[in-house]
Amino acid sequence: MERLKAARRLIHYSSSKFLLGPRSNPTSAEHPLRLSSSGVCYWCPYIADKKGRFGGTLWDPTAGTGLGKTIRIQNRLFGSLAATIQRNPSFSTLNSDDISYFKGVLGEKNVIQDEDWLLSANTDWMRKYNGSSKLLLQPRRTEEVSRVLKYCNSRSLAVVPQGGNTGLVGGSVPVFDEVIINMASMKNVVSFDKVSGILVCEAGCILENLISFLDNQGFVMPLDLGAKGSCQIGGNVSTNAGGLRLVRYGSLHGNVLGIEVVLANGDVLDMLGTLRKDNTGYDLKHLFIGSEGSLGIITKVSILTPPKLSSVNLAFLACKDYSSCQKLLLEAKRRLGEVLSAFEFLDNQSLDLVLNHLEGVRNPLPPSMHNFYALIETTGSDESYDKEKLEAFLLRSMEGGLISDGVLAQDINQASSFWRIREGVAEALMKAGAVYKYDLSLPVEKMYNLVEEMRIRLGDSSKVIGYGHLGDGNLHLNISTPQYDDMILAQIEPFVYEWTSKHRGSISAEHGLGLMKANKIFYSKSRESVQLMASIKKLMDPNGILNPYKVLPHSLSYS
Ligand code: FAD
Ligand code: 2HG
Ligand code: ZN
Repeated sequence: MERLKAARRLIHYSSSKFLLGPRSNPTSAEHPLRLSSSGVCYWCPYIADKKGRFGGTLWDPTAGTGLGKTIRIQNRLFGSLAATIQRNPSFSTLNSDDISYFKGVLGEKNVIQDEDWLLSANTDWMRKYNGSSKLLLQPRRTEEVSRVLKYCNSRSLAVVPQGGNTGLVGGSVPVFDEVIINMASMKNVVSFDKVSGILVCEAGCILENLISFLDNQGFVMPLDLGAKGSCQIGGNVSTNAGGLRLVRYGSLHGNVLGIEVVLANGDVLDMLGTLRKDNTGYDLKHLFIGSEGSLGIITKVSILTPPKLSSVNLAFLACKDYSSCQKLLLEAKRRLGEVLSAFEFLDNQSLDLVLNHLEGVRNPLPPSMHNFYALIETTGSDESYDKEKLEAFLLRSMEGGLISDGVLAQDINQASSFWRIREGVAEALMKAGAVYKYDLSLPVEKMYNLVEEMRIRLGDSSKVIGYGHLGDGNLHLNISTPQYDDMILAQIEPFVYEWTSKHRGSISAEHGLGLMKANKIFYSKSRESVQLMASIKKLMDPNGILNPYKVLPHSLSYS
C-alpha cells in the first residue's frame, strides 16, 4: 500500500515537465569571513578576532615568519598531536624593495597589504588553515604574472596561487608568509566558438559566471559543484575538481583542451590549444591539471563544452539500505544510459544535518525513516522520450524495492531545492561545529562499510556522515564534533587512510592533497611514483617557491 502511494506521488510530481537552466545558487560557497563585533564569524562556528584567536586557541599570526620558525598545522591545532612544519630556511622575507617592485609591475592598488583583506585571504573556507602572509598580489594579465614570478624566483620568495579559496585541503592559503597571488582580476572570457563549443577564458573566471555565460550561448559547463559561486576555473583545473556532473562529462583531464601557464621562473608556456586530437609528444597540460599550484600558475584555460540539451529531470529518492543505493546506481547506468547526468547520494544523518542547520531547506518526502537518499538527474534532447524512460525506470525500481519513496521535480524551483539539500551538506557541517573531512575513492560495494566502521570506532562522541558522488565511486566521509579533539583524531587517522589503502582506494578523490594530505600521499601512490613527482617538481621549480609544503611529502619537498 505504502509503495503504491509512493509510486502515485512520483507520477503526480512528474506530471508537468520542466526545463532546467543553470541552477540558482543558494549555496554560494562564498566565505565572506565577516566577523561580527562579538568576534563570531557569520559563516563559521568558530570564534575569531583580528589577533587570530580561533576556536579559543591563540594563534599568533606573526609566528613563523622568521627564519627557521615552525608552525603547527592548523587542522590539528586543536590538539596535542599537532604536527609541525619548518619554514623553509632558503626562502627570503619580504622587504620594502620587493613591495616597490610589485607596485611598479601591478600598480599600487593591486598590491594589497590591508590587514582585513589579508586575514581573509590567509584563512581557508573551513577556517582550519591560517597563514600569515603580509602581501597579496592581484595580477591582471599573464605578463604581470610572469614578471611577478620571475622576480619571486630570483629573490626566493615563496608564493601561493589562490583562486576562489574554496579548497578543502588547506592548499589555497599560505602556511607561513608566502606571497598570495590571487587570480580574481583575470576574469575575462577570451573567446567562445559556437560551432565547436570551445571556450577560452582567463583563470580567474568564477565558475558560476561561466555557467551563465554558456547558458546564454546554448551550451553547458561540463563541471558543476557546490562552490560554483566562488571557485574559479583556474582553481578547478588546478585541483582537477570533480563535482556533480563527472559521471556524465568525465574529468577535466578530458574536457580541458589547453592551458596557458606561467612557470616558477616566469616563462609562459602557451599550450592553449583548441584541438581535440593532438598527439605531438608529451601532453604537458596534464601535468598542471590537478597539480594544485605546485608546478605553475594557470592563467588561461580552453575547455570543450557540450551543447545544452532541452530536457532535464531530477528525482529525489529514498532507499532503505546502502545495498539498494548500489543496485539503483547499476540499474540507472544500465537503463538511463546516455541521459544519466548525475547520481549523488547521502545518508539520513547527512540529511538531518542539512535540515537542522540550513534555513529554508525542507525534506521533499513525507517524514518517514529512510536510511539513504539518492539524487538522479537526466539530461537529454527529447522531452517525452526522456521522461518516459525515467518514469519507467523509477516505477520499475520502486516495484523491485530499490526505491522506497521519491519525488520528481516539476519545475526549476523544486529542482533547485533538491540540489540545495545535496550541495548544502558541506555548509551544514561547518555550521554544526568542528569537522574532520575525508574525500575518498573506493569500490562502490565497500564504500559505506567504512562509514559504519567509523561509527563503531567513534561511538557517541561524534556524528559520522557519508555522502558523495556515488556514480563516480567517491565517498565524502565527514566526522562532525562539537570541537576539535585529539583523542577523536587519533581514532580516525591513520585508520581511515589505512582502510582506504587496503581497499586500493584513493585518499583524495577530487579535493587534492594540499597541506592536509601532503604527507599521506604514500597511502595511494608508490614510492617510485612520488619520487618521480618530486623530480618533476625539482626540474620545474628548482627553488621550490610555488605553493611550498603542499602536495608532496615534506621529506622530499625541500631536500
Ligand atoms: P582555491 O581554493 O583558491 O585553490 C585550490 C588549489 O588550487 C590551491 O592549491 C591553489 O594554490 C591552486 N590554484 C588556484 N588557482 C590557481 C591557478 N590559477 N593556477 C595554479 N594554481 C591555482 N571540489 C570538487 O572537486 N568537487 C565538488 O563537488 C566540490 N564541492 C565543493 C563544495 C563546497 C561548498 C566547497 C566549499 C568546496 C567544494 N569543492 C569541491 C572544493 C573546491 O571548491 C574545489 O577544489 C575548487 O576547484 C577550488 O577552486 P578555487 O578557485 O576555490 O581554488
Ligand atoms: C561535495 O561534493 C564537496 O559536496 C564537499 O566535494 C565534500 O564536504 C565535503 O566533504
Ligand atoms: Zn564532492
